[in-house]
Amino acid sequence: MSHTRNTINPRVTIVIPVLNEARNLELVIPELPPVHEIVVVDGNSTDDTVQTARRLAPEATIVTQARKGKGNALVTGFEAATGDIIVMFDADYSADPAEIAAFVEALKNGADFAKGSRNAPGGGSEDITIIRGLGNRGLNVLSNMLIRSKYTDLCYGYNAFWADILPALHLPAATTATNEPVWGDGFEIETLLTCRVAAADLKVTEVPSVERQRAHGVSNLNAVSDGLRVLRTIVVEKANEKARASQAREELPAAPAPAFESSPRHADEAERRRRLRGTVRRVRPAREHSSAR
Ligand SMILES: Nc1nc2c(ncn2[C@@H]2O[C@H](COP(=O)(O)OP(=O)(O)OP(=O)(O)O)[C@@H](O)[C@H]2O)c(=O)[nH]1
Ligand SMILES: [Mg+2]
Repeated sequence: MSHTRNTINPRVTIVIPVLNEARNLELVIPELPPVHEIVVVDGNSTDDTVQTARRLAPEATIVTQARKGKGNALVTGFEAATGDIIVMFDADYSADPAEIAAFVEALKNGADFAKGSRNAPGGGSEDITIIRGLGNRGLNVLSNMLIRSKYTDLCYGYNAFWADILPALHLPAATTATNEPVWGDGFEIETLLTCRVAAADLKVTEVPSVERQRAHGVSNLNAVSDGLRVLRTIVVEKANEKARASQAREELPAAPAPAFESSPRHADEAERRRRLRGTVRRVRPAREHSSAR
């Protein structure tokens, strides 16, 4: 993406989805570096998550999501964020705040999306079992074939990006009239984001990341059902991408008569069509992903 970005001193927003994470927030918030903004998105926690966030980070913006799920929480946070850069940050202690600087550096150096990777050299996980690790690698190989990308850690949730790429990702609105559940509200969000970043042909830099062990509470992951969810997400996203591309093609106006292309009015029209074609190109599947080239 060619944008005028504040690469010298970008304002960073940390978006933290939280669902009953009071005990983990006690450990996580004091570790956060000073940033432009912290946005905590609560999923109607039944413990004192919100009070804990307010006490430890009085300057934080605290919002409650309208629907359910981590995906809806993240989108709610993205909409509330005012920074140039958004960091997606889990509250369960798994994300190391010391790594935020590396994500920001990757973005300042030209990436649109800085993708955390436990499998990049220097990355790792204190939280992953051998079976889950093998499953993850298998899924990665398969997924990269399907979405024609080169990600090394497809469904990892620790990522950062320039806020200006959000329109290209077509994420669901955080609130709707009925607030019925929508695609992208759940844990599919991480794979969905990765697929859409690839489809939009954005520049990705992988950032090695060491996933720490969740400090309190229990893991919600199940190797088999989560693996299937990742695969289903890729299939749905491929279908969505095709639908968006054909919709964009249908919106193209009929070609102007070439004999008049040199007249100012038709020159304008030709320019408008060129720009529209550019829109189509952006939603077509990326031939080769720019990550880890
Ligand atoms: N607001 C909100 N936050 C959520 C929701 N589901 C999960 N989260 C938060 O999202 C982050 C990651 O969720 P986890 O349950 O740790 O899921 P995970 O990281 O995929 O898996 P494990 O760490 O292995 O349990 C944590 O900070 C959770 O509190 C939700 O529905 N709403
Ligand atoms: Mg976690």
